[in-house]
Amino acid sequence: MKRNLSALVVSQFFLLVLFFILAPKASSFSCTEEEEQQRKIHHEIVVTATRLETPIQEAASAITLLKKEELPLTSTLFPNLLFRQAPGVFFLQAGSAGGPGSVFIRGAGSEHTLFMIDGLEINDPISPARSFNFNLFSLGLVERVEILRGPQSTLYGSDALAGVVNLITSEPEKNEAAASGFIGTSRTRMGNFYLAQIYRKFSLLFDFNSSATAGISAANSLYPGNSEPDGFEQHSLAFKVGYKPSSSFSLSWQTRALSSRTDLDTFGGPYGDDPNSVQKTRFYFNRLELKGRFWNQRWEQKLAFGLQISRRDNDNPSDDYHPGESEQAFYRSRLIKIDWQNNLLLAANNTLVFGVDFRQEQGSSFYAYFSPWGDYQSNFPSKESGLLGFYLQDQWKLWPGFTVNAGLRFDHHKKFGQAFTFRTAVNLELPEIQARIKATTGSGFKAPSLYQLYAPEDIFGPIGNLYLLPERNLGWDFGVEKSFGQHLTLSLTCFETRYRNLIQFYFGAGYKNLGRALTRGLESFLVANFLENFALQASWTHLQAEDLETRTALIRRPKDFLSVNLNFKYRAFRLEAWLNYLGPRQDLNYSIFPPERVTLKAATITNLLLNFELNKRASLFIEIQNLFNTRYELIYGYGTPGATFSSGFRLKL
Ligand SMILES: [Ca+2]
Ligand SMILES: [Ca+2]
Repeated sequence: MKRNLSALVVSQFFLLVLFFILAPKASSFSCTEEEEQQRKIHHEIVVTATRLETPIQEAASAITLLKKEELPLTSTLFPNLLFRQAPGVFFLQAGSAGGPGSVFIRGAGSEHTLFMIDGLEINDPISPARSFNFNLFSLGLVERVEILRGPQSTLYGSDALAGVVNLITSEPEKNEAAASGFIGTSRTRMGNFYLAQIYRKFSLLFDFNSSATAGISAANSLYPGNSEPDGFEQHSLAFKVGYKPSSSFSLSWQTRALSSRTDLDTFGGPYGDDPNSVQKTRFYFNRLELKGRFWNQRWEQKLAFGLQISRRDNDNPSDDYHPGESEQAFYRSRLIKIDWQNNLLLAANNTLVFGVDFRQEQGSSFYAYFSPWGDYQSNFPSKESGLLGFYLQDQWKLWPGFTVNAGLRFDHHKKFGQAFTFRTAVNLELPEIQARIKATTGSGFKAPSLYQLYAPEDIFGPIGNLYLLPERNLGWDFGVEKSFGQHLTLSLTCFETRYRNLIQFYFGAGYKNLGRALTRGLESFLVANFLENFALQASWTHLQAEDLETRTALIRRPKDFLSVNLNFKYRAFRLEAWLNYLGPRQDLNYSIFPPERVTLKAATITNLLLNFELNKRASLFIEIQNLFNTRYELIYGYGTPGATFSSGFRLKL
């Protein structure tokens, strides 16, 4: 911890020294209104980094913005396509579409990333570690995805230790209707209909999406006994109604319903196939938001209320491979979230954000296993838990191009008591040398999940532990971004995060706060467009993720991963080539006891997308994923799709 703090102090000191060296020059920063206008056009706005609308160039936090029109249509079914371009982010899925997915931001666990829809969390309260369920991944009404890296509990509370993925829905600006769809190999198909209507002070958004795939076998078909493909289907419906009686007030109500069906296998590795194991999920999400501006527009208030309900049912009857053996399970959860955010414009260059948020979660589950050699049952009766948080952040533009941001948060939980978190961020723009420097420090916490607290003991010993403390982390990052003329921009960010009190399960002893981990690394990003029709984007992440208890590398995280995107435009054609390299990763082979460490081979996966614009309203595309049919595993024993072909259209009606 000491070393971490000293690194933190050194980085901040370095930044301050640099600031003072450059300060005399900085006084000539002031730019004309025209330049300011240009800046606004060229700089995208993000909202997740500070809870305030901020040009991405001024955000000190490491953030990636993905816009709907830049995402391939196929990313609804294959979320790996969405995460492939964000430095520091590694995504993996067990088997085919809809299989259990994990997002590792800066090497942390999947449960350490908070997923949100318009700022309200959607992680699953009844999953053992409270991670996001990728069965429920949907881009309905979503216009932008913001991926924020680094500890963010000061802004978003529990679970935002490694970062945040915020799915942001559209704000309709004009009447429009659109349809899109694709078909592909493995009987993959998807159809989408979208409608936006504005009538006086009212607006309506509607989105319907239906997708399915016959998939691949979850248990890797390269091993004996795994021939049965595991399909996935998902249907989703989303509405958003807005009412804006004046320029100072607005009201919006959003509701989403989603259902999915996923085929599962018993385990990865040889003879893991199960021909009739099925998981069905239902998910409802409601979000009501009131927004108002007072005191001459200087005080903005936003009250958001969210309610989500999810139901998951597993059914695995006996079959030829598993005679007399069957499983049944259900998982139910409800999450209520209220967030009251206030933005107070203290001065033209100083905005204070303060607010209260509250979450109440409830869940229950049941699991039963029957076999000729004995039965097993585990019943998790309905439990609930509440978390109340107060947050405060000040954003102060000390100088044009020099912004300091500091925040504090206090949370209260009825079992473990209090958690304090903090965050500081500094962004310094140096337009004279076309560069900027940014640094953040922050802490995070994660409340123990319902299951970790309350799971009743079974025949093997205790599971839940009422005395668990929150998981904690402390991290910093430091980045430099430099442009060379109009055509080349490079960015380099180093980071380090230490995790303690990590909740781990010990067989026969239950959950305990004994884990410690260290993640550190380097994220780099490059954008080049030397030729008019040709653009190159590349990101490379170097990562060290270590379990400090066992002094071993955390499994399934590559030390190096690289993503290269070439984009070529010619008249109505656009060709995109993606190259993703993942370095060797360690994993555990659970098919033997005790599990043995194995190394998963490095892999390079190439994707191609050819888009053809028929006219202003219609376009067609052909996409090939894993062009060279590379064989690789992301999780030992589980399959990954080989070469996959899809073709589809986008139509503005
Ligand atoms: Ca299978
Ligand atoms: Ca079965």
